[in-house]
Amino acid sequence: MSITSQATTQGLEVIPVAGRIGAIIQGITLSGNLEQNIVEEIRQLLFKHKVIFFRGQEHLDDAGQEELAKLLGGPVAHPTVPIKEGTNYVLELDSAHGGRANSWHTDVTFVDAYPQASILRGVTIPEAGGDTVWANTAAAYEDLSPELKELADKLWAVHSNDYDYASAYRGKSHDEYKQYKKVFTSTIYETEHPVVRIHPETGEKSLLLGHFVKRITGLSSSDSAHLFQVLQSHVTRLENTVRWRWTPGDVVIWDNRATQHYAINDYGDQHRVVRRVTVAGDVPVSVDGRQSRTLLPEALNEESA
Ligand SMILES: O=C(O)CCC(=O)C(=O)O
Ligand SMILES: [Fe+2]
Repeated sequence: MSITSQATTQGLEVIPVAGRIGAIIQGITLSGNLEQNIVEEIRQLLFKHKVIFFRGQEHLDDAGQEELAKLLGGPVAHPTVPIKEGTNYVLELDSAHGGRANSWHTDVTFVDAYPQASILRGVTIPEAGGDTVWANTAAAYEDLSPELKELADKLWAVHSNDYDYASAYRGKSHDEYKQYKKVFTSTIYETEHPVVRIHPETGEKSLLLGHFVKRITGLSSSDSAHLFQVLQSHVTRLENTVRWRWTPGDVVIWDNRATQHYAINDYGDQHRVVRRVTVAGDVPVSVDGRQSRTLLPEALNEESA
Protein backbone atom coordinates (compact mmCIF):
# COMPACT_ATOMS: atom_id res chain seq x y z
CA MET A 1 0.00 0.00 0.00
CA SER A 2 1.37 3.40 -0.92
CA ILE A 3 1.75 6.09 1.72
CA THR A 4 -1.07 8.24 0.40
CA SER A 5 -3.57 5.43 0.00
CA GLN A 6 -6.27 4.53 2.51
CA ALA A 7 -7.93 1.19 3.03
CA THR A 8 -11.74 1.09 3.21
CA THR A 9 -13.79 -1.20 5.44
CA GLN A 10 -14.23 -3.61 2.53
CA GLY A 11 -10.49 -3.71 1.92
CA LEU A 12 -10.38 -1.49 -1.17
CA GLU A 13 -7.44 0.85 -1.54
CA VAL A 14 -8.21 4.49 -2.35
CA ILE A 15 -5.58 6.78 -3.84
CA PRO A 16 -6.72 10.37 -4.40
CA VAL A 17 -5.53 11.78 -7.73
CA ALA A 18 -6.28 15.51 -7.51
CA GLY A 19 -7.09 17.63 -4.47
CA ARG A 20 -10.80 18.11 -5.07
CA ILE A 21 -11.86 15.30 -7.38
CA GLY A 22 -10.83 11.81 -8.47
CA ALA A 23 -9.46 8.69 -6.80
CA ILE A 24 -7.91 5.45 -8.02
CA ILE A 25 -9.53 2.38 -6.46
CA GLN A 26 -7.37 -0.71 -6.16
CA GLY A 27 -7.97 -4.24 -4.94
CA ILE A 28 -11.08 -5.06 -6.93
CA THR A 29 -11.96 -7.02 -10.05
CA LEU A 30 -15.03 -5.35 -11.52
CA SER A 31 -17.92 -7.55 -12.66
CA GLY A 32 -21.66 -8.03 -12.40
CA ASN A 33 -21.15 -10.37 -9.44
CA LEU A 34 -19.93 -8.00 -6.75
CA GLU A 35 -21.24 -8.43 -3.21
CA GLN A 36 -23.78 -5.88 -2.06
CA ASN A 37 -21.48 -4.35 0.56
CA ILE A 38 -18.76 -3.83 -2.07
CA VAL A 39 -21.28 -2.20 -4.41
CA GLU A 40 -22.37 0.09 -1.58
CA GLU A 41 -18.76 0.99 -0.88
CA ILE A 42 -18.16 1.83 -4.57
CA ARG A 43 -21.26 4.03 -4.52
CA GLN A 44 -20.03 5.91 -1.45
CA LEU A 45 -16.55 6.35 -3.00
CA LEU A 46 -18.23 7.67 -6.14
CA PHE A 47 -20.26 10.22 -4.17
CA LYS A 48 -17.17 11.33 -2.25
CA HIS A 49 -14.58 11.50 -5.06
CA LYS A 50 -17.00 12.18 -7.99
CA VAL A 51 -14.89 10.15 -10.43
CA ILE A 52 -13.22 6.84 -9.62
CA PHE A 53 -10.57 5.09 -11.68
CA PHE A 54 -9.98 1.31 -11.87
CA ARG A 55 -6.91 0.04 -13.66
CA GLY A 56 -6.26 -3.42 -15.11
CA GLN A 57 -9.88 -4.38 -15.86
CA GLU A 58 -9.10 -5.95 -19.28
CA HIS A 59 -11.31 -8.92 -18.41
CA LEU A 60 -14.43 -6.75 -18.48
CA ASP A 61 -16.28 -7.10 -21.81
CA ASP A 62 -19.38 -5.27 -23.09
CA ALA A 63 -21.75 -7.64 -21.28
CA GLY A 64 -19.73 -7.36 -18.05
CA GLN A 65 -19.85 -3.58 -18.27
CA GLU A 66 -23.65 -3.75 -18.67
CA GLU A 67 -23.89 -6.13 -15.69
CA LEU A 68 -21.86 -3.73 -13.57
CA ALA A 69 -24.28 -0.94 -14.52
CA LYS A 70 -27.14 -3.14 -13.28
CA LEU A 71 -25.54 -3.25 -9.84
CA LEU A 72 -25.17 0.52 -9.75
CA GLY A 73 -28.79 1.37 -10.55
CA GLY A 74 -29.66 -0.03 -13.97
CA PRO A 75 -28.24 0.63 -17.45
CA VAL A 76 -30.03 2.98 -19.81
CA ALA A 77 -29.40 3.46 -23.54
CA HIS A 78 -28.76 6.81 -25.20
CA PRO A 79 -32.06 8.37 -26.30
CA THR A 80 -30.99 8.87 -29.94
CA VAL A 81 -27.58 7.34 -30.74
CA PRO A 82 -27.87 3.64 -31.69
CA ILE A 83 -26.23 1.10 -29.38
CA LYS A 84 -23.18 -0.87 -30.43
CA GLU A 85 -24.15 -3.98 -32.36
CA GLY A 86 -24.45 -7.07 -30.20
CA THR A 87 -25.02 -5.08 -26.99
CA ASN A 88 -28.07 -3.76 -25.17
CA TYR A 89 -26.75 -0.47 -23.80
CA VAL A 90 -23.20 0.21 -24.99
CA LEU A 91 -22.40 3.53 -26.68
CA GLU A 92 -19.14 3.30 -28.58
CA LEU A 93 -17.09 6.44 -29.14
CA ASP A 94 -14.68 5.74 -31.97
CA SER A 95 -12.36 8.57 -33.04
CA ALA A 96 -12.40 7.26 -36.61
CA HIS A 97 -16.12 8.05 -36.77
CA GLY A 98 -16.07 11.45 -35.10
CA GLY A 99 -16.48 10.19 -31.51
CA ARG A 100 -14.57 13.06 -29.95
CA ALA A 101 -16.40 14.74 -27.07
CA ASN A 102 -14.07 17.73 -26.79
CA SER A 103 -16.43 20.13 -25.13
CA TRP A 104 -17.43 20.46 -21.47
CA HIS A 105 -20.66 18.65 -20.67
CA THR A 106 -22.63 16.44 -18.33
CA ASP A 107 -24.05 13.40 -20.13
CA VAL A 108 -27.55 13.57 -21.63
CA THR A 109 -28.78 16.64 -19.69
CA PHE A 110 -31.31 17.36 -22.43
CA VAL A 111 -33.70 14.84 -20.81
CA ASP A 112 -35.21 15.29 -17.34
CA ALA A 113 -34.00 12.15 -15.52
CA TYR A 114 -30.56 12.14 -17.12
CA PRO A 115 -28.07 9.41 -16.06
CA GLN A 116 -26.84 9.43 -12.46
CA ALA A 117 -23.51 7.88 -13.48
CA SER A 118 -21.52 6.84 -16.52
CA ILE A 119 -19.13 3.89 -16.78
CA LEU A 120 -16.44 4.31 -19.43
CA ARG A 121 -14.00 1.62 -20.57
CA GLY A 122 -10.75 2.30 -22.39
CA VAL A 123 -10.52 -0.08 -25.39
CA THR A 124 -8.05 1.45 -27.89
CA ILE A 125 -5.93 4.28 -26.54
CA PRO A 126 -3.43 6.50 -28.44
CA GLU A 127 0.22 6.24 -27.53
CA ALA A 128 0.10 9.86 -26.47
CA GLY A 129 -2.90 12.12 -25.96
CA GLY A 130 -6.60 11.39 -25.68
CA ASP A 131 -6.80 12.12 -21.95
CA THR A 132 -10.15 12.92 -20.36
CA VAL A 133 -10.70 15.69 -17.79
CA TRP A 134 -13.50 15.79 -15.21
CA ALA A 135 -14.62 18.79 -13.16
CA ASN A 136 -16.32 18.82 -9.76
CA THR A 137 -19.53 20.88 -10.13
CA ALA A 138 -20.26 20.79 -6.38
CA ALA A 139 -16.84 22.34 -5.58
CA ALA A 140 -17.56 24.87 -8.34
CA TYR A 141 -20.79 25.89 -6.60
CA GLU A 142 -19.02 26.15 -3.25
CA ASP A 143 -16.42 28.45 -4.87
CA LEU A 144 -19.06 31.01 -5.81
CA SER A 145 -19.41 34.22 -3.81
CA PRO A 146 -22.54 34.40 -1.61
CA GLU A 147 -24.00 36.87 -4.12
CA LEU A 148 -23.48 34.54 -7.10
CA LYS A 149 -24.78 31.55 -5.12
CA GLU A 150 -27.97 33.46 -4.37
CA LEU A 151 -28.40 34.33 -8.04
CA ALA A 152 -27.55 30.83 -9.33
CA ASP A 153 -29.95 29.22 -6.83
CA LYS A 154 -32.84 31.00 -8.55
CA LEU A 155 -31.86 30.38 -12.19
CA TRP A 156 -33.21 27.77 -14.61
CA ALA A 157 -31.76 26.79 -17.98
CA VAL A 158 -33.06 24.97 -21.05
CA HIS A 159 -30.88 22.07 -22.20
CA SER A 160 -31.23 20.64 -25.70
CA ASN A 161 -29.55 17.97 -27.82
CA ASP A 162 -29.75 20.39 -30.75
CA TYR A 163 -26.13 21.13 -30.00
CA ASP A 164 -23.42 21.81 -32.56
CA TYR A 165 -20.76 19.08 -32.48
CA ALA A 166 -19.02 20.51 -35.56
CA SER A 167 -15.63 21.00 -33.86
CA ALA A 168 -15.34 17.25 -33.27
CA TYR A 169 -15.81 16.77 -36.99
CA ARG A 170 -13.18 19.21 -38.18
CA GLY A 171 -11.24 17.49 -40.96
CA LYS A 172 -14.09 15.04 -41.63
CA SER A 173 -16.39 15.39 -44.58
CA HIS A 174 -19.41 17.61 -44.29
CA ASP A 175 -21.59 14.63 -45.13
CA GLU A 176 -20.21 12.64 -42.23
CA TYR A 177 -20.98 15.50 -39.83
CA LYS A 178 -24.46 15.95 -41.29
CA GLN A 179 -25.16 12.25 -40.89
CA TYR A 180 -24.02 12.23 -37.25
CA LYS A 181 -26.07 15.31 -36.44
CA LYS A 182 -29.11 13.78 -38.11
CA VAL A 183 -28.88 10.72 -35.85
CA PHE A 184 -28.05 12.66 -32.67
CA THR A 185 -30.99 15.03 -33.17
CA SER A 186 -33.43 12.52 -34.73
CA THR A 187 -35.71 13.51 -31.87
CA ILE A 188 -35.23 17.00 -30.45
CA TYR A 189 -35.29 17.08 -26.67
CA GLU A 190 -35.54 20.16 -24.50
CA THR A 191 -35.62 20.12 -20.73
CA GLU A 192 -35.64 22.98 -18.25
CA HIS A 193 -33.38 22.25 -15.29
CA PRO A 194 -32.46 24.32 -12.25
CA VAL A 195 -28.94 25.77 -12.59
CA VAL A 196 -28.32 24.49 -9.07
CA ARG A 197 -29.49 20.98 -8.25
CA ILE A 198 -29.46 19.19 -4.91
CA HIS A 199 -27.72 15.81 -5.01
CA PRO A 200 -30.24 13.27 -3.72
CA GLU A 201 -27.54 11.15 -2.01
CA THR A 202 -25.17 13.73 -0.56
CA GLY A 203 -27.41 16.79 -0.25
CA GLU A 204 -24.67 18.80 -1.96
CA LYS A 205 -25.59 21.65 -4.27
CA SER A 206 -23.93 21.59 -7.69
CA LEU A 207 -23.98 23.69 -10.87
CA LEU A 208 -25.95 21.99 -13.65
CA LEU A 209 -24.64 23.51 -16.89
CA GLY A 210 -22.43 22.23 -19.75
CA HIS A 211 -22.71 22.38 -23.52
CA PHE A 212 -26.30 21.25 -23.88
CA VAL A 213 -27.47 24.51 -22.28
CA LYS A 214 -29.32 26.51 -24.91
CA ARG A 215 -30.39 29.50 -22.84
CA ILE A 216 -30.94 30.67 -19.30
CA THR A 217 -34.63 31.17 -18.73
CA GLY A 218 -35.87 34.76 -18.69
CA LEU A 219 -32.71 36.38 -20.09
CA SER A 220 -31.88 37.83 -23.49
CA SER A 221 -29.56 35.61 -25.53
CA SER A 222 -26.69 38.00 -24.88
CA ASP A 223 -27.20 38.12 -21.08
CA SER A 224 -27.79 34.37 -21.11
CA ALA A 225 -24.47 33.71 -22.92
CA HIS A 226 -22.53 36.01 -20.58
CA LEU A 227 -24.01 34.65 -17.39
CA PHE A 228 -23.55 31.07 -18.60
CA GLN A 229 -19.88 31.86 -19.15
CA VAL A 230 -19.48 33.37 -15.66
CA LEU A 231 -20.89 30.28 -13.96
CA GLN A 232 -19.43 27.67 -16.34
CA SER A 233 -15.95 29.16 -15.89
CA HIS A 234 -16.14 28.28 -12.19
CA VAL A 235 -16.81 24.65 -13.13
CA THR A 236 -13.77 24.38 -15.39
CA ARG A 237 -11.26 26.15 -13.13
CA LEU A 238 -8.26 23.83 -13.02
CA GLU A 239 -8.54 23.58 -9.22
CA ASN A 240 -11.83 21.71 -9.70
CA THR A 241 -10.52 19.22 -12.25
CA VAL A 242 -8.69 15.93 -12.60
CA ARG A 243 -7.05 14.65 -15.79
CA TRP A 244 -6.76 10.97 -16.63
CA ARG A 245 -4.12 9.38 -18.85
CA TRP A 246 -5.80 6.24 -20.18
CA THR A 247 -4.42 2.74 -20.51
CA PRO A 248 -6.48 0.04 -22.28
CA GLY A 249 -8.42 -1.88 -19.61
CA ASP A 250 -9.06 1.19 -17.46
CA VAL A 251 -12.62 1.62 -16.23
CA VAL A 252 -13.76 5.03 -15.05
CA ILE A 253 -17.04 5.73 -13.28
CA TRP A 254 -18.26 9.28 -12.71
CA ASP A 255 -21.06 10.81 -10.72
CA ASN A 256 -22.95 12.46 -13.57
CA ARG A 257 -24.96 14.48 -11.01
CA ALA A 258 -21.86 16.29 -9.72
CA THR A 259 -19.40 16.50 -12.63
CA GLN A 260 -18.74 17.67 -16.17
CA HIS A 261 -16.12 16.16 -18.46
CA TYR A 262 -14.11 16.91 -21.60
CA ALA A 263 -12.30 14.44 -23.88
CA ILE A 264 -9.15 16.14 -25.14
CA ASN A 265 -8.87 15.96 -28.93
CA ASP A 266 -5.08 16.17 -29.29
CA TYR A 267 -4.21 12.81 -30.90
CA GLY A 268 -4.76 13.51 -34.60
CA ASP A 269 -5.24 10.37 -36.66
CA GLN A 270 -4.30 7.94 -33.90
CA HIS A 271 -7.12 5.54 -33.15
CA ARG A 272 -9.07 5.87 -29.90
CA VAL A 273 -12.07 3.79 -28.85
CA VAL A 274 -13.91 4.01 -25.54
CA ARG A 275 -17.22 2.39 -24.61
CA ARG A 276 -19.80 3.85 -22.28
CA VAL A 277 -22.75 2.50 -20.34
CA THR A 278 -24.85 5.03 -18.45
CA VAL A 279 -26.79 4.34 -15.24
CA ALA A 280 -30.43 5.51 -15.00
CA GLY A 281 -30.91 8.75 -13.11
CA ASP A 282 -33.55 10.81 -11.32
CA VAL A 283 -35.26 14.13 -12.06
CA PRO A 284 -33.23 17.02 -10.59
CA VAL A 285 -34.67 19.11 -7.77
CA SER A 286 -33.91 22.80 -7.29
CA VAL A 287 -32.91 24.56 -4.09
CA ASP A 288 -36.57 25.51 -3.54
CA GLY A 289 -37.81 21.98 -4.17
CA ARG A 290 -39.07 22.22 -7.75
CA GLN A 291 -38.42 19.49 -10.35
CA SER A 292 -36.96 19.78 -13.85
CA ARG A 293 -39.53 19.97 -16.63
CA THR A 294 -39.59 18.37 -20.10
CA LEU A 295 -40.45 20.87 -22.85
CA LEU A 296 -39.78 18.66 -25.90
CA PRO A 297 -40.77 16.30 -27.34
CA GLU A 298 -44.38 17.37 -26.91
CA ALA A 299 -45.54 13.81 -26.21
CA LEU A 300 -43.29 13.54 -23.14
CA ASN A 301 -44.29 17.00 -22.07
CA GLU A 302 -47.99 16.09 -22.16
CA GLU A 303 -47.43 12.87 -20.27
CA SER A 304 -45.75 14.72 -17.44
CA ALA A 305 -48.28 17.56 -17.40
O1 LIG B 1 -14.00 9.99 -24.79
C1 LIG B 1 -14.02 10.23 -23.58
O2 LIG B 1 -13.05 10.13 -22.85
C2 LIG B 1 -15.30 10.69 -22.94
C3 LIG B 1 -16.39 10.79 -23.93
C4 LIG B 1 -17.67 11.22 -23.30
O3 LIG B 1 -18.02 12.36 -23.25
C5 LIG B 1 -18.51 10.18 -22.67
O4 LIG B 1 -18.16 9.01 -22.73
O5 LIG B 1 -19.53 10.53 -22.10
FE1 LIG C 1 -19.81 12.54 -22.10
